[in-house]
Amino acid sequence: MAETEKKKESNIVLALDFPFEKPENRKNLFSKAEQLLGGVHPYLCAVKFNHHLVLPLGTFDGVRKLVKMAHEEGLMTIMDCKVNDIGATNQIVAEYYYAAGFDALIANPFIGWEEGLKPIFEVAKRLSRGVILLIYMSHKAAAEGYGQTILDPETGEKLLQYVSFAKKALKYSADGAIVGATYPEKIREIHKILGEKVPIYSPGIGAQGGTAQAALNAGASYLIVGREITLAENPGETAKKIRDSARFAKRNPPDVFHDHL
Ligand code: O7M
Repeated sequence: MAETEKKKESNIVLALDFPFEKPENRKNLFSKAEQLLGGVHPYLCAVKFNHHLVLPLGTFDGVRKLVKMAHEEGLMTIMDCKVNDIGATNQIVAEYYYAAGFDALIANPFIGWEEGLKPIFEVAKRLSRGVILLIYMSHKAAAEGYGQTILDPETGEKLLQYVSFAKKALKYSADGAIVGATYPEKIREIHKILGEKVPIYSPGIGAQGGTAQAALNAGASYLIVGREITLAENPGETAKKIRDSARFAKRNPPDVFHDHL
């Protein structure tokens, strides 16, 4: 990802999300996505796909073509499937998404390592792909799960759930950590644990109230932006504006390119 960021001079990850379409009109979504990608790709380093497109278009019939298109434009692709099941199932999910061409997928560390995350990391390693972990989400109720105080089952130590997840992201050499832009103080705290070893990807800019400036100042490396771009009257112009503002935003600590992905 770091190389792509450097080459494309952008740290913007587009969340290629669209509003619900009646299933009989789902083919429109493909043209919408294709057209949007065609207009905004110069201002991105990656595209993140979610159920918004995988459900109506299918992984191998529709989404794979968009993944290929993103790759042809020199972009990385991330599948936001938030894998959250038993290891045997996770392994199959990972195999399919990597087979569709995705460079990385997103997993939920609540499932733990043995028979949880481990099989995903093993598939990723075998195929030289990435795994990005959720550390603190952007929505209002994030504290109910990610913000709980827990007793570490190994050490008996009392700590915050997201602190435990950040330490695990380091231990497992995750390729990225998701922390909501709506909680810059959490980005700062998590960045102190991760340093430059695991880059922070931050969603929640614009539509959810977060700002690029605050997320970058707190230590985020990449900004995940969806509706602010996908619903804009002029998506290309909007993406360029966000890319430019991110380029000139003060990053703390200053920009260091990452070795991951
Ligand atoms: O910019 P938006 O709000 O339109 O879209 C944000 C995207 O990021 C959307 O695809 C969400 O599913 C995703 N996201 C969050 O908004 N918050 C999170 O905490 C985590 C994610 C995410 O990308 O998880 C990997």
